[in-house]
Amino acid sequence: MSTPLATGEFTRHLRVDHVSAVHVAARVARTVAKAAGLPSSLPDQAAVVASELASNLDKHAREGQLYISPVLHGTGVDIIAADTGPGMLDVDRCLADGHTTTGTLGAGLGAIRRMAAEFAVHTVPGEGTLISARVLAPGTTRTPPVAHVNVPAPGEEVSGDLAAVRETGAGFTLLMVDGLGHGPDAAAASAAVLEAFDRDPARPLPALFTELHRGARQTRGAAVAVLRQRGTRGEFLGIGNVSAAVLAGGSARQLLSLPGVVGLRLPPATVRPVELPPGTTVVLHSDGISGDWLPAATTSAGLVPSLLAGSLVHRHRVTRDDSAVLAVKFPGEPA
Ligand SMILES: [Mn+2]
Repeated sequence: MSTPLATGEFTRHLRVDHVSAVHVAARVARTVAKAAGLPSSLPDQAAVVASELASNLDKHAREGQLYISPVLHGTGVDIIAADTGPGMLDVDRCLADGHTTTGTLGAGLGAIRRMAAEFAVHTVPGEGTLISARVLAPGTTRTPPVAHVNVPAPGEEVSGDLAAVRETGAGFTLLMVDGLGHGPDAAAASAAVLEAFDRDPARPLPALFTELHRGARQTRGAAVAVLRQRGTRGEFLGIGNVSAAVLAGGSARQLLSLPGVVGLRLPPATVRPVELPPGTTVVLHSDGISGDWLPAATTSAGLVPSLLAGSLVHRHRVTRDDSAVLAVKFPGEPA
């Protein structure tokens, strides 16, 4: 039986509804950054970024939340702040040092932007703001842009969902697993799938799923989706209740999974070819994210992966289950 992943692999989710959350945010960010392997003063930088974001939420936002996750591809920590309003009327002015509304908002965001290796803001006045800041270890590769959020179900220490990205030859292979149910047994099922996946993530998808199925047999089973990219071509195979979508050219296309449970009932593998023009974003998510974001996904299509993942988990999370999102943007702009 595989060991479930440590708690440090998952997203720590904090509600910022009191000034005391600022200190909690700093402590959690430092812990996640250390567990992720960030060296020297970088865990302290992550703590400063998290406390500035929490402080902004406490002062200016409604229903402010922070999502603090280890980076999936490389060494680092992602800190995403999300709220439901009021939104920044002028992002550039808020980012300029010295701009203040009720004290430290402008100076705080300017400082965060300088400390973060990557920084992005999306704001809709009246609706809310998403901010993502990534603190990265030196030398960490940034291509392709990958973001993930994986929030355990309420009351659980571990998530039964799991995401991974592996370089496979001239491209990447993306994995999303949802161990049935939630809690430690679900996490054990996901970990067994990942272990089988990592024996050779580059093998042809039907053979890969046979291996995943074998690896998960002693567990309660899992829903699994795999997308493999090579240049502008991809292929997809999903079994069970996991969702996948391709965002390109301002539109979103859903990739359908087959009924079944990896480890219990494996249907005949039908691999679906997928076009991935340069600049395409691929999203895989567990059923802890409601599918109702897709019809309105044209507004999501332009978001960088960190903001897209944050937006899905913040606005479309199903709170009774583990909720995981993996978003990857393949480089290059459409011709
Ligand atoms: Mn689930």
